[in-house]
Amino acid sequence: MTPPEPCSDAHPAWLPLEAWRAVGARHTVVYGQGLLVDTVFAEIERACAGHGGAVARGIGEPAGHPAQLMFALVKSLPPGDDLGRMAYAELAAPGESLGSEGFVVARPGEVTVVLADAPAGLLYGLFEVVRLGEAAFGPAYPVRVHRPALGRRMLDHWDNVDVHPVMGQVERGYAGGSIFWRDGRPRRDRARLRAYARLLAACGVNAVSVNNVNVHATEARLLTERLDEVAEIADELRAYAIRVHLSVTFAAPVILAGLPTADPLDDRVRAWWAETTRRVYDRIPDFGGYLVKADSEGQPGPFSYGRDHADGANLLAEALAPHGGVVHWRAFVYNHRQDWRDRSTDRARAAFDHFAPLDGRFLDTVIVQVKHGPIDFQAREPVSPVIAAMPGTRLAVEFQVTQEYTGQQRHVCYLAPWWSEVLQFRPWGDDGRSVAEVAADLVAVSNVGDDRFWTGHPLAQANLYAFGRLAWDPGLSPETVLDEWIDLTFDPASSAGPALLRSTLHEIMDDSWRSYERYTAPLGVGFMVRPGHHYGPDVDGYEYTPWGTYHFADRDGVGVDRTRATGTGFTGQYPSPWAEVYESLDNCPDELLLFFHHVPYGHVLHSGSTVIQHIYDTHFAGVREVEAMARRWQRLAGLVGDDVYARVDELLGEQLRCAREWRDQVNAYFHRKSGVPDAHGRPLH
Ligand code: GCW
Repeated sequence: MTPPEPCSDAHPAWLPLEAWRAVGARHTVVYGQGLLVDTVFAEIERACAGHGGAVARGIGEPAGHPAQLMFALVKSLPPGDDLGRMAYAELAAPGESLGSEGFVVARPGEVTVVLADAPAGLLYGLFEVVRLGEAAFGPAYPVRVHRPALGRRMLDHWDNVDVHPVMGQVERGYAGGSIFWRDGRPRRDRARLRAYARLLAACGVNAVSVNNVNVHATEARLLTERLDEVAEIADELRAYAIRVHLSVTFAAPVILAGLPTADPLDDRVRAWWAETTRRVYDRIPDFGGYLVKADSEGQPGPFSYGRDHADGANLLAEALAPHGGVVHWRAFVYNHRQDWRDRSTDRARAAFDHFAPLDGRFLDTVIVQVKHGPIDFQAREPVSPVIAAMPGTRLAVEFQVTQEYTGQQRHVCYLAPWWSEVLQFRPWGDDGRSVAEVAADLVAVSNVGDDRFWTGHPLAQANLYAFGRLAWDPGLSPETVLDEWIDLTFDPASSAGPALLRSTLHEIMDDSWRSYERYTAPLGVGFMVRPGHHYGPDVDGYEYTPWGTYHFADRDGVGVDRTRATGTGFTGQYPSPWAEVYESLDNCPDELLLFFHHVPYGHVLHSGSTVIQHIYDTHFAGVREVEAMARRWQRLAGLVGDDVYARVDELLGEQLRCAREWRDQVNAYFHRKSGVPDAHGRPLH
């Protein structure tokens, strides 16, 4: 089995042929059987065709040469293979299992050896060697053990089958159409799906949910009469160790089978889910499971029957459990029909209020999927208190790679520093576990579409890559991940200015999330985006709406009082020490001040600046930083592909226009509200 060539019209992203030079120029031998070992072999064969090496299967030397690189399943090591045994014996605890995805890389002598217990480990080992490049073949080095920190590293697509009249083909998609469906029909672009699968495997992603969590009429049928379309996607992704999951509607028994109810405690409903799920597994034996958005933003759920989220989630978990599947049940539940006059309802509280009391009631094949912040993927939010509130429940933490609130893939906004902060955050203080240690799964909303660059903005590819890498190893620094991505994508070694290429990309991207934060909503207050499409500034856009996202600016001050003392009490959802830190005006971190407190414009931050002067200063600074990005990018003309250069150059123009608009609207707004002039006399309009 040779995987089809990646489609010719899609950008190779982090797997161009050049990235395979070190592997493809070697003589390699591969031991082991099975689909994923076939994939490893086929990948190396393709690399060798491009770079002059050779690869052999099983026993024997490649084309009469001694092997320089060896991949082996431990159980397939031939009895006389000393190198493999040597490497294996060097393991910290020989005989210790590497698990279903782990692997070791070693170079005991002149041969680089990759060993794994299970085929997926060999696949991930291959991509590790690709990342290492020539460094994999230098002086001898001892065994390095790799195992993923998180078991499931999953991308959720918000793709629709039909073009939705408001949300389009991909809800919150900024990279063209869907790679799966177009205008109500499956695209069946096998080459594109294979190319996607190998990109995902190369950064460690092992699960994909294919359709939008808002499940509309046509999409509901993917579970039953359109199941073949899901199976066809699964067939392409399987060769790269990626399992397919499906978003389903809780009302499926009513909509699809005409049952009078979808009550989770009704026997007919349970029987229907059991039978329907059995059919899914008949067709897709390695199906991953269901993803459900219930009783949220108009989606149906157990509340209609007087049941709770545990009843709902357990219904589906019971149907999936006999087949090894799981249900991801989203905790993104809040009242989206709030009266803005009602100051006591706090959207930030909602997920905790709904879910924390249910801890202990979910079956262990339920994974409660929690957005990383309490509101909704803003450029700055505290970590969701739900993550610390459910010790008896398996949790998935959800990120948003698609840049709904972070520039919509028209702005450069490298999100790894933000995710890294979240993953390292310790909800119980310095001695407690981190978010990465609490979570069972890490999930993200995908930023991929049928755009030639996959992600619209070529530099947004780095976010997709970084998500996978951080899910595999949350301890990686964002700069290291960016270096990996640069090396693979741009092949600096062969560029005329490798140092300039690398340093310029770091200068543009490392701090781009903080720049974005500077020119948009200040000090963690969030939103201030144009309602509906969520692009560009509109300070009061959501202020008098039912959505629960307010900043409460008046002539004296701004921010949301979420304290226990005088506000909504949200700070009380955190364990110590954060409950006290956030409650205290003195100790609350500056960047979250307006998330937790309503303060006068003259309030002095830890930085020494007043809130109002901070707003002015950061907005001027943010725009200057974008101007610098645009200038720096010009240095890369001729150092990156012309197509990449032109696309990024054009988008930087839009980013600059939009950043100026943000600066001027936010500054003018607060100047008019507060009447406080800028200390430096700059124009505030
Ligand atoms: O951020 C909001 C988006 C909705 C999305 C929702 C969710 C899929 O604006 O488009 O719906 O979150 O996460 O369910």
